[in-house]
Amino acid sequence: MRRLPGGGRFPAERKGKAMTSAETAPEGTVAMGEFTGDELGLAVRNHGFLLEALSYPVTPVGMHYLLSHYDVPRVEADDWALEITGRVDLDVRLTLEELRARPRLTQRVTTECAGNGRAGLSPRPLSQPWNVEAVGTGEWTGTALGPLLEEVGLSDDAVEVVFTGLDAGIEKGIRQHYERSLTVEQARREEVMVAYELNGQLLPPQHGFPLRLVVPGWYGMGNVKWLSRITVVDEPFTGYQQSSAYRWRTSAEERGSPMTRMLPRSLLAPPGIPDFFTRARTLGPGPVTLVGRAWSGHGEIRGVKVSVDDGATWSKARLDCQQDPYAWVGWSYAWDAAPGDHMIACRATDTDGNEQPLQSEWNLGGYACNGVQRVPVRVE
Ligand SMILES: Nc1nc2c(c(=O)[nH]1)N[C@H]1C(S)=C(S)[C@@H](COP(=O)(O)O)O[C@H]1N2
Ligand SMILES: [Mo]
Repeated sequence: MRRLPGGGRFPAERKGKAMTSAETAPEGTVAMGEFTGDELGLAVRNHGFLLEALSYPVTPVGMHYLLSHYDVPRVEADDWALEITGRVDLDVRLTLEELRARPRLTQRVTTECAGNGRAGLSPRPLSQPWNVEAVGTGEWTGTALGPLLEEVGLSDDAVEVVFTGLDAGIEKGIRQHYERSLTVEQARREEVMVAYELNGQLLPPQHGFPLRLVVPGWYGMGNVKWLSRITVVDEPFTGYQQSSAYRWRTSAEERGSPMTRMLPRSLLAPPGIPDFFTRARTLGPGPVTLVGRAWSGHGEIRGVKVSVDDGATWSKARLDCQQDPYAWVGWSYAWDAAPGDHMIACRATDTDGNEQPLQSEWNLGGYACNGVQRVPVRVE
């Protein structure tokens, strides 16, 4: 469990506040509230999910968030095979057909990008500028990874399992395929799977066709898309996405700690109707049921609290029953909306004792920014 700062009212708004010239923003961050052209370029390629889709327990495919570091590779299933190699008794190549013939596993899993919430930091790390929408819940179908590893037989000196995607690019000058690893112990967990379907359809190209890894409970970076090779290795993997990216640190000198499981977060399904440009919400007065969903990779959601007065007071929301251990849980809260301006917020706690902080904790990569969401609403 990681203890997080909690309690009290929201701190004064910092968003968009420029730093003074004396406070120089660390390298790779920008001080101002304005967004760069490069951030805009990434934001239009990698879209967030639509908050109104919180009404669905399983996010419709085109409404799921999307994050791809490089180009989406074009893959023909007939030319593709999964190679399993390295510290194994038997090197294998499996076609999609062979993988589909294995025991099927379907799981409802909420996945969230580790950078979700990054755009609210000041100074802001230069990367994909997510607000809060880098999340979605998929019904993933495939086969469990553990039995596959069992079959090829891991050598006694096997330490980690490396997952390589077909996509390639350059990051901080380093040419690479997108690659991440798990320890043997993590890889053998029963919920870890390779998936070939999302919501009952073949994976769409942008979500990893024909095969991807799914590591339930973890931030999205572990779910390697366009999986082409699994390599069992006898020492910890030190590739870019493992030892440079996806680490929590506050300065470039720190080694930092790796991002793993998702911290709790709750999101409100936007009530009323939006303004086209600002997306500010307007709704009519009277009783309204506020609804949303909450999730954590550290266990079940224990509770969600709602505030309609900018954090001055909090009330318990009613939780739906959590049926899928790795999917978000719905909540609702009955509100009698009085005319005027209100700031609505919701705040989740998990069974491991983690509570969302009122404001995200600053870090160099802008990871795990799970500060409480605030939604201004005008009732008229
Ligand atoms: N091969 C490959 N896998 C990848 C990525 C990538 O760029 N290449 N991005 C990762 C990140 S950072 C996230 S958050 C999730 C996003 O998955 P989605 O686009 O299917 O929602 O995929 C992960 N798997
Ligand atoms: Mo991500």
